Amino acid sequence: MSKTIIKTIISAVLVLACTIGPIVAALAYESSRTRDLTAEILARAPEKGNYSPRFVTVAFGQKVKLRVRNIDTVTHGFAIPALEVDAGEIKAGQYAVLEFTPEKPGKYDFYCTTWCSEFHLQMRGILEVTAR
Ligand SMILES: [Cu+2]
Repeated sequence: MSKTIIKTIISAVLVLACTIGPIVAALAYESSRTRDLTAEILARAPEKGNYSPRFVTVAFGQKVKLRVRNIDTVTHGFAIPALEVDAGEIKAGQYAVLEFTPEKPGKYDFYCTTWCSEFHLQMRGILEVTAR
């Protein structure tokens, strides 16, 4: 093989490593961060999509680990008062991780605790803890 071909192959391998490598690394990092999550809830003002999902089911007797990710341009909150869970303020682009173990089955309201839009009061959902 000529030196030119070898240099071309090495260049191509380096270009691939530099472009695909970071993407693979980012995906691997993201999957390692979400592996033990029970659910991720995206937060947007109601007129932009509301919480998503708005209905989350978890099994009674198991630890719950929720990540609430604010993908909006304004601050939101997240609380499940009946379970004494409150993330406080979650600023735009930030997320909160909440860990708790519900002590009895039932349906628990969660809602935004920060005034975020004129439809703020509609920013809510339900966490259902199912009996085994
Ligand atoms: Cu909100």
